[in-house]
Amino acid sequence: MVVAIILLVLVLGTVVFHVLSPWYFTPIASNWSSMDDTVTLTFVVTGLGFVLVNLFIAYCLIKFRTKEGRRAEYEPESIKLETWLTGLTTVAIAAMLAPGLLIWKDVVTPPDEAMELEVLARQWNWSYRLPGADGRLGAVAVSHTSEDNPLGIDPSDPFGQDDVIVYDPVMHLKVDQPVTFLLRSNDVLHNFTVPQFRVKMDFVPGQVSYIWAEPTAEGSYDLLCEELCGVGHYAMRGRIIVDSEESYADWLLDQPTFAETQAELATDLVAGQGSYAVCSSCHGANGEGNQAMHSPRLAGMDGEYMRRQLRHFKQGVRGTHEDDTWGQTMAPMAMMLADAAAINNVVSYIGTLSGQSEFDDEAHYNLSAAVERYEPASSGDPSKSAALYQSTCAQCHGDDGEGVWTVNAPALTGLDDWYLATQIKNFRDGIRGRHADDLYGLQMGLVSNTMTTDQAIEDMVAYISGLENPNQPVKLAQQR
Ligand code: HEC
Ligand code: HEC
Ligand SMILES: [Cu+2]
Repeated sequence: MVVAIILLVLVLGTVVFHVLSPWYFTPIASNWSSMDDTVTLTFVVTGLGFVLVNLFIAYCLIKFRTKEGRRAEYEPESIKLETWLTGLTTVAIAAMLAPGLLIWKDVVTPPDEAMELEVLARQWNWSYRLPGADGRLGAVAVSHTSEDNPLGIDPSDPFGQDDVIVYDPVMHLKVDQPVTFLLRSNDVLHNFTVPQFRVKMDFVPGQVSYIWAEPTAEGSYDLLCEELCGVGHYAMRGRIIVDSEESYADWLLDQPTFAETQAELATDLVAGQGSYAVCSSCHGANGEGNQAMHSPRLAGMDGEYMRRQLRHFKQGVRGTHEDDTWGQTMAPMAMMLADAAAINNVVSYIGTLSGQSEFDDEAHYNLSAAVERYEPASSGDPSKSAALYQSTCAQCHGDDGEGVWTVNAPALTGLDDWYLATQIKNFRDGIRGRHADDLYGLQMGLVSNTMTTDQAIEDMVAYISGLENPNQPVKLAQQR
């Protein structure tokens, strides 16, 4: 009797919980309402089965409970009952699965008017490519992949020249425009999931898989890699922004074609030097940095990393947090660089700088005493952070702190200890890397939580300062 009551409460509780549960699908933002219908159908069929079976058990427990003088009967076979049960189960399972097959046909058949969009997944980031004016994506090969051609487009294929390159985890789509996502991976299995779109698909290295959807609601949606096998997929965040037709067109205008990204490599150093005049007041004439202005050394810094930081400062992705005093002094400087070409010119010019400090007297450092600054404590113990560096930081920043471009992690060597320490603290305290569009910063932010105390950060900085990066033999002159 008690068991029967427990069963009844369980059944009732489950049904009520299902109806009242706050955990359900995110609001849908695509054409795939049929997906929701199949899931609802599955819930109804399995739910009915669950309720009926449990009610039947409860009924039997009550009806056939122990009674004085009643004996159980043994009846192993009942053709009639088994025929009924098999028939019913077959009908229920067919009812559950058959609609799914029809919908699957739609999933694998993109409509003719669907526009193509290539998504490139790599441990642990996303980039995208659109066919240009010719409507055709150019050929690609992993062997063409380099820092200057991160998507590996074949430079000799004319169809590739006008392809639009989005080397950023944030992608824009036009509302009510069906899109076929062509999924390409450069390394391992990945997975393309926008929960609001309802459809998802795996990437398989060596082939191009696909999925299609028609975004029906403007908004900003998380792109997740829901791959289980392997490491770190959870940190692979992207963003899909569904725009109105006009804002999509505006955004598209700003995106470079492959040919443009290659032409940008040939830059105007004279123009770059002109723009750098402003920068030198803080970052130094030779890009050596200036602690008084809290401005880091730029000489020797990775070009793509600098371009991204300058874009982010311009777009308000970095340097807008209310506690980011130093970022806020930098952001207006980036505004002075009018466009991608200007950013590119100044970054190329910085690439020619020696990083040699002009200040060899004490006066400069006395000046800095007046400015609030982080004091790198000599108490930093590199041996305490060696294990954390090698097991975690080295994954992205390299064994010798040389930086790894495929994961967008910059070199850490060459940066002053005070700068390293404030940046790690900024990531940890959510002052840097928390803007919705700062997805690389987010990755770093998640990792910065491994250093919970300021002492741990000092230990880490002490360890990084001791690293010898073979690509950057010039070590910082320690003038203190
Ligand atoms: C008013 C002083 C000032 C001027 C002028 C200035 N910067 Fe900066 N810059 C800073 C500060 C301060 C930071 C560090 C911000 C932080 O702490 O997050 C910075 C950071 C940067 C970074 C990011 C470095 C990193 O490691 O992430 C880049 C790149 C940069 N500046 C380039 C430039 C360029 C190019 C110019 C000239 C157009 C320029 N800066 C002009 C103060 C300045
Ligand atoms: C998952 C990859 C990943 C790991 C692991 C990682 N980082 Fe980073 N780190 C990044 C990325 C990406 C950036 C650049 C963020 C951006 O573009 O703004 C970064 C930036 C930084 C910066 C700022 C550099 C500058 O010039 O402003 C510091 C300092 C840093 N990381 C230190 C560390 C330390 C210390 C560890 C180990 C505890 C670590 N990182 C582990 C990915 C990583
Ligand atoms: Cu992944």
